[in-house]
Amino acid sequence: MSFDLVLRGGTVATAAEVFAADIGITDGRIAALAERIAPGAGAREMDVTGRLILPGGIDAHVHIDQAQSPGAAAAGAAMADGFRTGTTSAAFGGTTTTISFAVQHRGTSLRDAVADYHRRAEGNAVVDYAFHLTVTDPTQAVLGQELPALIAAGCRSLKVYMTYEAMRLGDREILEVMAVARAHRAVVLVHAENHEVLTWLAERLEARGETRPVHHARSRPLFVEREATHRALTLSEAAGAPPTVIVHVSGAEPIEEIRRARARGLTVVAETCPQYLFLSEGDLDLPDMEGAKAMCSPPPRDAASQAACWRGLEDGTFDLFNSDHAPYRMDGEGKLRAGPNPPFRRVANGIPGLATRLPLLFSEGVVTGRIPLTRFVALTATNNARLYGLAPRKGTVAVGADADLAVWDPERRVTVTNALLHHAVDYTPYEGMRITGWPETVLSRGEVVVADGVLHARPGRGRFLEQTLSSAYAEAGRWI
Ligand code: DUC
Ligand code: ZN
Ligand code: ZN
Ligand code: ZN
Repeated sequence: MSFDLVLRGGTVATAAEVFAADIGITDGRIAALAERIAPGAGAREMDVTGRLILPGGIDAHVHIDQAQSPGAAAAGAAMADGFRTGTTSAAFGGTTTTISFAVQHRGTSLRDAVADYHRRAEGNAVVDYAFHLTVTDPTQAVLGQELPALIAAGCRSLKVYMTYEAMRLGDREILEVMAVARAHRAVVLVHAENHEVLTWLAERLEARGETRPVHHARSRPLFVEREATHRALTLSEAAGAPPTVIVHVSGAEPIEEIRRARARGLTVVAETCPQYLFLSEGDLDLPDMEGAKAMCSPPPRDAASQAACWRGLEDGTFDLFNSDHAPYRMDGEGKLRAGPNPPFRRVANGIPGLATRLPLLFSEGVVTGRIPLTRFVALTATNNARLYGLAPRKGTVAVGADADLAVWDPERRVTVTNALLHHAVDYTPYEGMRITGWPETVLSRGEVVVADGVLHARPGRGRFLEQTLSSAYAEAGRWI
């Protein structure tokens, strides 16, 4: 047998096991996984002795080239990353699939929004991508025609917001979207924060002149998230229990709500993000506008919340570890669009994280012994693939799967600097962190896209991925 490429001498990790194997790749797919592939069997050979071969990461929570909705508090702030730099940054961090949001603006059609995001990605994406549908205006046309057609066309995950003035849905609207998801077997993602409470708190802080970045965190305490998580899961229960993802969970109280809902029999998927492990409210409490670099929603919290998120990763409460990459520069185009010293409500929310997601969790989770390598793979790739209908093609190392692989040097010591990340954002909140382990070569469909710090891929080679039926529907019981 002959292959286009053979990776020789590596240690393969999947969500289930870790084993030594050579990998034969043909036509972009894994054609053989064997203890030993005969010398000379590959048109090209790569010696990966001493390296881990991981499925390329799937980042299922990224905002790329997303316009602020008209009327948003941070209107006009532009995302720095389009699909070209966004997916390039993904590849440099070992991620080979992104799922970003196709966002409807109120008063416009969701179908047109999706067509627009397809145009933004085509010709630019370096790795493969899918879209979640963000529903902000669930009209009868959207609920009755557009959503069913878009779900059938491979966008099988719908996002709803409970806050942000320009995007949020009321409970009744969320019920309607969830019912469509249930009927057409789509997954629902919820941004869960209580809008009335956080707005009331923000106004009171503002009235006292407390408008710095740290006051953003103080306007959104954990109970804001706890209440909305409980409400989102109650709405899911009422709507026939479509599989429901609570995204960016930041601490113990919403985790408790998720456990309670699972005990009632709901299919609840829980996601956390690097910022809830590695940042805290103190990072928002810095001189000048430095704190804006760590401003996201929900905000980073305290040591107890970080510990709760780590425990949730360790004990299996969390299924997904995604970045919530939301790339705003620290300049007049991005975070400081409203002026050099804007009140926190005028600062765009979000931090970059596509390239740092895997290396941070590998170093502080796997190298430290907190989580096994198999769980790292599940959290960063396999579970996203299964939940969002990209398996078995994506998210694992197996014969027949796409050869999307991160060749990982588990011992490389790296000091995180913004230049390593290849996004278009002018900072990283993790600047200066010393970590262990780094993806040295990254393959997408058998093609080397990144090697030793150099991009080899042509923008536009990335392809749109149609999601198939979620494992959460295809398999009985708890989906994982
Ligand atoms: N919060 C969101 O809800 N989305 C993007 C970034 C952020 O901080
Ligand atoms: Zn968002
Ligand atoms: Zn969100
Ligand atoms: Zn987000």
